[in-house]
Amino acid sequence: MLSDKVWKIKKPSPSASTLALETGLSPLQTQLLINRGMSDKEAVQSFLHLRLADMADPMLMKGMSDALPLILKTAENIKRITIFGDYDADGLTATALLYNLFSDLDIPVSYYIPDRLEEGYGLNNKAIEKINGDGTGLIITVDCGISNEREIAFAQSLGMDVIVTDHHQMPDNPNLDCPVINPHQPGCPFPFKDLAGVGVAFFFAVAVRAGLREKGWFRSRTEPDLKEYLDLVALGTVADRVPLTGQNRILVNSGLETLAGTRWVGMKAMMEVADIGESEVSAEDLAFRLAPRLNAPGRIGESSLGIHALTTREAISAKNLALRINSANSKRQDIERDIYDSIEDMIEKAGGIGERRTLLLGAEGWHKGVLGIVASRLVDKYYRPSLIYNVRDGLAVGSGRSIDGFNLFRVLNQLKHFFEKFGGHSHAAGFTIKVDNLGDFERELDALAREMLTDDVLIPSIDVDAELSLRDITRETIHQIRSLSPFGAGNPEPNFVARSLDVLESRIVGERHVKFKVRQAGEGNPLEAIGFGLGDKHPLEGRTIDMVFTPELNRWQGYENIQLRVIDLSY
Ligand SMILES: [Mn+2]
Repeated sequence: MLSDKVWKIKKPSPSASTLALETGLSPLQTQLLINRGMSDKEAVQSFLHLRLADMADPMLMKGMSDALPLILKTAENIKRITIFGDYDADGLTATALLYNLFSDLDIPVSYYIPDRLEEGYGLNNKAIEKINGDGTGLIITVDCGISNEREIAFAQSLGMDVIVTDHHQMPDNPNLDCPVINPHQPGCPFPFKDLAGVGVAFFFAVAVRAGLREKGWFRSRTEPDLKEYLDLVALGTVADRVPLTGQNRILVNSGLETLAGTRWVGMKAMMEVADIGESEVSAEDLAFRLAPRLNAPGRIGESSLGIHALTTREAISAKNLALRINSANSKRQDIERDIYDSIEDMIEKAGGIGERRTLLLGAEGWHKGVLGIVASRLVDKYYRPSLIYNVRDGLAVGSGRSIDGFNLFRVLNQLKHFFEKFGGHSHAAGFTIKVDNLGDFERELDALAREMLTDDVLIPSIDVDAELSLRDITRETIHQIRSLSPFGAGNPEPNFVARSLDVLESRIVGERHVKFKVRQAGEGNPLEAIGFGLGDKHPLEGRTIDMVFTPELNRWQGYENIQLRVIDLSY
């Protein structure tokens, strides 16, 4: 069974061995580093030696020196600060970070997380009125605010100050009459632009503490240790899929260490329900176990659960909240599966996707909180830009996901005459369209896709770092590979290809996965391999295969085994 994906194997670099001599690393490591864009000793060293001391100076962020006096003013007038956040994992961790910090600092503080389904993203006037009613003197936005010019003016008209902290691209003509902290704003000298919302909030926190220290705030109070907040930063940063390079790499790496002994009881409880051991937490644990859970309650209309969990100081309520978050996640999965299954039915009844270059599908009663995830799953399966919508009162409201070579935002912008509303970026977008327009929109969308997506673009590919023999895989090489972690966006987990492998035993596990033993043809010790979601390649026993994989050490009942996690295989 041949693979339906193209394996794009990077060419071995002639300078890998020189760089290895210069740095004392192995040629395998330097090859991986070169694949990730590092070509000299200095770049390699700053990538590998992650020190908090190399964190950039928060005062380099434009707007910071204007923001700090507002904090002092609010604190001295004994007014309340309200953190206005967002319902996704980045927004929730950013909100919790500043809320927990101001609580530690003894400054009255509240938070406001808008309801994902009722209010949507960003500030709104109703929320601002509510916030104004509780004695708030200062609103600090996190992970949002940059496009809320009118709402901010409204808050100011009620007598409140506002500080915007955000990491989204700036709108065309920003005209905000308040301190703005966002590394993307023109003229901001901060050296690193790819922070998540929680990363911006963290640099803000560092500056706030320094500002208060200067004013003598800690003469009678304990100074908070900001390292204790780095696990929140790691979680939000990984969840938001910003590149794990530069400052993010430093923050996430330290945050993963903090997480092992986390101070936040809700974090600890969520790790327990997500089956994450405390000994060695990886960025993948955050991306695939914690972040989806933290995002789930907002999707199904329980936006408050996540923020409660991240801010509570009571172990019992933390435990309770973590369990409720876990069931929200299961519920989200059920809803998602139902919609996905009905889509598969629709596609099957239509006789497959045929010549279609895009998928546009919807129905009444599809829960709008999960449409984006469903669209992602369809992209994974069919490798076509997929737009999924719910129909209500003659309007279709939906979410789309795309593939390389088809900038969804630009395409929707080209077809904007069809929409009541739309927004997003190259790979993900949201839209609202009258049901009456759907037919014409679908025709034009597919016609555009026919022009843009040639047959070769429609074949998914896998980037492979190098070709290896299974004989070269030892505990030592695995440690060398892992030393480049944390892996994620911007620093993908290394993948390798090995060829002519004998499969010795194989079986299906858990319905969709395959487990087998494999060795380099005719020689060497067999190694364990597991392929998640590769059950349809079964049976493998007795075959000679090529495969793409990443090697890892699997800890189980006190033993540590080499395991090859199979990404794709072909025979
Ligand atoms: Mn964000």
